Amino acid sequence: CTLATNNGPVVNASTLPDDLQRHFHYTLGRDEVGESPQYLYHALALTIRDRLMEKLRATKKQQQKQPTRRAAYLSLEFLMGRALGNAVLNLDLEDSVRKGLNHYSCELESIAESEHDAGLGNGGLGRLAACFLDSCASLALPVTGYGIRYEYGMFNQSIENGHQVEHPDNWLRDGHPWEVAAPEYNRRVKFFGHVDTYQDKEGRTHYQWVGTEDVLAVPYDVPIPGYQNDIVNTLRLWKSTATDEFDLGEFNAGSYTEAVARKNLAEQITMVLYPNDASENGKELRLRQQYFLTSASLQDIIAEWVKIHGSDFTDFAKYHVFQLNDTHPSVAIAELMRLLLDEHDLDWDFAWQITTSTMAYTNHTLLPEALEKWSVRLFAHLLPRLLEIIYEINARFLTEVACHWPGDVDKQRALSIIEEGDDPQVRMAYLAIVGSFSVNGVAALHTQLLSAGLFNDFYQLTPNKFNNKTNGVTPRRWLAHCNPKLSELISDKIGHNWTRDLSEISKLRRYYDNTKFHVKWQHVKQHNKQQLADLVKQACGVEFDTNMMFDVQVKRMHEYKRQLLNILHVIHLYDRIRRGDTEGMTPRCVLIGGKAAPGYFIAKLTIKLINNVAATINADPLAQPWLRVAFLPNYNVTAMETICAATDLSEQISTAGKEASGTGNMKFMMNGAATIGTLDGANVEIRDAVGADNFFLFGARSEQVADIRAHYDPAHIIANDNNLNSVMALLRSGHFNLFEGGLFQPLIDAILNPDDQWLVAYDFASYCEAQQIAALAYQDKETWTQLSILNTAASGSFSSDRTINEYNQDIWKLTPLNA
Ligand code: DL6
Repeated sequence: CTLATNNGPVVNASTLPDDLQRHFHYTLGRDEVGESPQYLYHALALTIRDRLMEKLRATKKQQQKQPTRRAAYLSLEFLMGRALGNAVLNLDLEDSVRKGLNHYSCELESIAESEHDAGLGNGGLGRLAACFLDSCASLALPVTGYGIRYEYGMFNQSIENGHQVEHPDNWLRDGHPWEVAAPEYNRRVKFFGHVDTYQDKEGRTHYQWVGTEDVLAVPYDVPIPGYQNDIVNTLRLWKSTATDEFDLGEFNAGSYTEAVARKNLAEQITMVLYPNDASENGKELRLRQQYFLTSASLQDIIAEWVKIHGSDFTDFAKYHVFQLNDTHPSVAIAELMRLLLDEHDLDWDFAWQITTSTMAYTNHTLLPEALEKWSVRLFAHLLPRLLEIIYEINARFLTEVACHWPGDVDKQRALSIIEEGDDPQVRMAYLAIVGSFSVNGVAALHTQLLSAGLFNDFYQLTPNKFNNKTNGVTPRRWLAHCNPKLSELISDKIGHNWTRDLSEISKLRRYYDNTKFHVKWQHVKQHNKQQLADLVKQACGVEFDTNMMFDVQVKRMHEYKRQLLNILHVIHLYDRIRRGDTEGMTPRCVLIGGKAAPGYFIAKLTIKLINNVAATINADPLAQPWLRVAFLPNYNVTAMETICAATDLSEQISTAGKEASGTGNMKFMMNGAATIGTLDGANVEIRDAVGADNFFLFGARSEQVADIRAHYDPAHIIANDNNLNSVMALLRSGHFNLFEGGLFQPLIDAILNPDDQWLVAYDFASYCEAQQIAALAYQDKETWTQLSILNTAASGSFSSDRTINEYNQDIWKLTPLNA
């Protein structure tokens, strides 16, 4: 049958209120909002989705009209957060949405609260992917995101007796109105089995991966709207299901239920996101997830190609590029080879040429514990054909190494994709580098450290592959949407083109010493601080006073991010208050939030310490005028939208050389927070942009860290620093764990450990000094307001639009659609 392809019913802004009623009354069968605003949210989402679908279809048509080069962004994580506010903004529907909701006497803001965050990511890496999708669509670039539709996203965190408790994030429970299933495009993914070979008449060897246990990948498409440009791209998320083929033998032998139960095994693959952000996950199921995503996505793209070009792959690389978001999807390199060799009958050289001119790899970490390796044994069992291909890639690569460094066997061993040993491992980063034409870091310092350190041998071999792409964040979500009052104020002064081109925000500099503007700026900040204070009160029961400085550190809990250093400084302030040494002290509210990986003992203990310190300080009447402390449970994208708009001082205090970039630092800056930070990741570029006078710098530099560690003696440092000594004495005395003796000993030991690679004791004094300088600056309202305006005004280059333009110019080379 032929489907009508014309436009169908008209959906536009003016029909929105009627469409909303139709969805509410007919699609969902509801009459009144009453106690269940989630139905109105759902109806609104469907109403907006109709409009997104319209534009998605038009975008696809445009792409089909003429063949366009396109990119696929492969990522195990997309931390999207809520979609409603973003869609309303990007489709410019606010007025008609408000009109539609009026009928139900409802506010957009309260309806938006019904939406669950799509928490399909851990932290920075996943949120970066989400910002990139927004920028790609806003720049009209033909980019499709490919990811996994986890049934359970990032766990929900509650705090019980100061401890983190994890709860499953059943985010799909009430349905996900933004997605559209496309089961007709399902793909079959193989696991296990073995490889048969045979020779054809010409003597060519062919490989057949047989006896496999297959799983179906079913796509769910999430529309990604560009900012007011009629473009809608796609994020394709795969769900695993059973193939519905039963083992007939088993079936006939009466094992019907066992055969059906097999379905569960298949569905396990996309059941849950692994919650470790900075260490290997190492589990077979994780490798299954990685292969499942990459195989399904590559098959999807190749099937499209074959539909038009048949078996002719001559121009495939001209039209495709794959960006690998870290090593997580890097098995794609071997999988693309397999598909081209085994399924499409290309020869090795041609397949390798295609692979190495379409794959590009982004590295997001220097931490050795986060560099993925998979045991050869596991690979051989789960993906036998892939392992053969990796061996072949490695053998050919090591020949190149041998030519470059003749006779240097150690070099070959060091660069081998296969790490030797009792339990040999596949080094995924090496596979990613060898198989890609581009390798990039995510901030200038990070890229420099990659090229000069971690990947130096590869850099020497192929320096041209290496390039930097400093991260960015989308100014639509992270300023226009999350801080409407500041956005309005900015647009009043400089027009609203900054939402499309954030470099325009530098025009704000003109107003940095305009006192009338200051008053308005301060007014907005006060309003935002009140909103955050309300959130803190509701979530933690702690009163934040909006006249105090809001000092905030929110991010994943990790030793290298040094939440411990932050809380030591808080204890130091408390210690001063107890000693009556409050001269020159600035009243401040300290907010810390973040999730710890469930198996990360020290990170979880740090949460407990923060909560115990907060409880002690908040209960002490002496501290009340000076210091309030809260740990915000369940920090996520939505919480950050309120937090970054309200923050005065942004804590970016990682040990230098450990944070690849950071992106929270950029969100805070954009919203007018000043940064206290080390010279790490993108802090370096933030400081350059805003000026050294407007950044509170402290701590060891990355190039000093190795030397410091070589002679590190924290006990000596503590003994010679009265402040730190006093803080440690308080900690040791059990002041914060009165009925929990010895509880914090592991943290005390960590600080005292000469092997402490995070250098907490070393950086403590300079941190306190920088804190004092920041605190004094805050006391002068005008100075601080200037600082705040200058930060926003200097944030232009931290838009993900700038980052994506660089990816496009240097790596992807896509032509924008006619937006
Ligand atoms: O590039 C995004 C983000 C950076 O901003 C953070 O600095 C970095 O820690 C984070 N990396 C990870 C760890 N990934 N791995 N593997 O999330 O990436």
